[in-house]
Amino acid sequence: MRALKSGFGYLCLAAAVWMAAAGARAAEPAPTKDFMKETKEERDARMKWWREARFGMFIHWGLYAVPAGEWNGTKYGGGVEWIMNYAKVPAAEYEPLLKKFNPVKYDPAQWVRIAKDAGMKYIVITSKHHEGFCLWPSKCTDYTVASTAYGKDLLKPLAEACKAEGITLCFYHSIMDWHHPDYLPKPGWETNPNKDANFDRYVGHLKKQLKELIEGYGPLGVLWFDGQWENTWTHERGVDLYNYVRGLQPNIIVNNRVDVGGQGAAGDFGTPEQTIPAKGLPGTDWETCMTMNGTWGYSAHDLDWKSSQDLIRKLVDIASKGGNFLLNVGPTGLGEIPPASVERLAAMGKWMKVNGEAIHGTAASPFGKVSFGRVTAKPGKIYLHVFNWPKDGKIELPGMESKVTKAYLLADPGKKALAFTVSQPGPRVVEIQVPAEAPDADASVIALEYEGELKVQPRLPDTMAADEKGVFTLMAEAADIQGTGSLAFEADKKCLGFWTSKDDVPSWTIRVTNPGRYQVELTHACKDGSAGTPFEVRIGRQSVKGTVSATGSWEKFTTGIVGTLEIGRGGSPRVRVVPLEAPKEGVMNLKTIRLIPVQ
Ligand code: FHN
Repeated sequence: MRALKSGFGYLCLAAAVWMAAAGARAAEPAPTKDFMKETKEERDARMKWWREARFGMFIHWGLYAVPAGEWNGTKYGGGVEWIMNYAKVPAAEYEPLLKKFNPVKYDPAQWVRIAKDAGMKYIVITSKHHEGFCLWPSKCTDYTVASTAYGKDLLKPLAEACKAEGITLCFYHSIMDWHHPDYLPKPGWETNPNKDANFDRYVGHLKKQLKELIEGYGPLGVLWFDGQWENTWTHERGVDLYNYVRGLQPNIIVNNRVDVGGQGAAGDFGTPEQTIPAKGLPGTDWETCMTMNGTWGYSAHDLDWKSSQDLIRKLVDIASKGGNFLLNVGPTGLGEIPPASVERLAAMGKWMKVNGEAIHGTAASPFGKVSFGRVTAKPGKIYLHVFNWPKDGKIELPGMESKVTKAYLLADPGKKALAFTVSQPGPRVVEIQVPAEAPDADASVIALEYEGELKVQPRLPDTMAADEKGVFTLMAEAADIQGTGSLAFEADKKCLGFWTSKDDVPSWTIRVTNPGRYQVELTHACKDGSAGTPFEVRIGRQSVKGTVSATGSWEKFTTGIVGTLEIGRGGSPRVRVVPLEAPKEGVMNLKTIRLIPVQ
């Protein structure tokens, strides 16, 4: 901000320094209580609107929308909101974007209508991303929209539009800040790092900005933290920030990226990114965040758009596992949501107009895998989302113990009853006669009304069988995951990652037809600085022990034998990978386990 340091800015900085010297904490309201100790009833009441919402809009918007993925003639892929990092742009060379940022086409009321018409119930917008630029005229820095060519508050009219349309406003706020003079660690590419940087002072600044946001634009639905992974952020700071924010607005919801993860971490829901956990995250509130193309911030050249059918089916898949879908748009530097995003959201809205009741307010399916698509549930009704419309006119739902009283297509305004039979005794299979043509090629929904409590025959775990050579291949995406909600399947690397807690345990159930000795082979990646975590692969009462080796990076996978063990006769034992100690950063990125019979 060197070129633009205003007198006011210095004044604010001086005040901040004074407060730091005088113990800034004294100026902040100490957390009135440990909000993590709330009762289940209190938590359920606080989470209720969010759980019922199921679908929200993520908005990544900042100075990065101006370069739009290109810097000095070089085009960058991936999340181009990182262009300052990709192109190694020091703050002094990035700040001139302020004078180019002039979103004269910004129409927040239109943005909110696009979200609402798509069936979205909340909006999470980046009040400040890693670049440090603030979308509101914060009093604690002049690195804000007030210093841009546009000059006006971007968040206030959005807050008003959300209120007018009944959409819940939420803010994404990055802990990591590549611009603020007190943030640490300094970006490696910064050529003029502030030698007097003081992270405690930065945290005081962070808290004061959050106070501005909550008191100036709230009450908010969610504070969506991010950028918590650098070594200056700790579990203690995460818990402190969680309590600070809840102290400002007790019923606010905070995501799990306020903390560094692990057992006892602060945060109200898990945040798998660009991926949908194979089995959801049982016992944890969670939300998948995802881009429509390959970038969060606007890129002029990323045209790799997901189809609207794919996005509709992802929404259904996530809801069927009890999660929320936070789907991203990256507005341009002029303030327009890209037409490709608007088209997809309109298609999703057309589908939601007919089928929204099968998403909003639903809970995870209690059924196992079904051949036709997915299932969502709410009291008195379950919804069969059919992706693959049957040629023989029959849809089968196995395991339904409760008495079905009616079946009908949501696409049928008259709700004409569909004929159905229930096979019994033995496994209860509801077989529904459906018309020859699917009402909706993307997903057709059949509502099944039932009497009393929803009772479902116990679902057998999805068991893995050996191949013709007797080898079991256990893939990351097929893993059951128990634990804190941090460990998740990373679609881009096709591995289990974000493994930051020893309490996170992936497992698979195998069906043994060939008992005997097996080699245990693991394919994993681990950055050098995080190697060394001891672990066990346990199958029933048998186990082999290993230590995670370094492979050079989180993307560089190697395969090796951990050891051999005996797998007993019959049954369906579970295969578990159990860390024996807390990892330095992450246990490993686990791609595959193979159990190879020893001849
Ligand atoms: O680094 C950010 C990225 O730019 C984007 O904001 C995503 C959205 O969840 N979060 C971080 C990457 O995990």
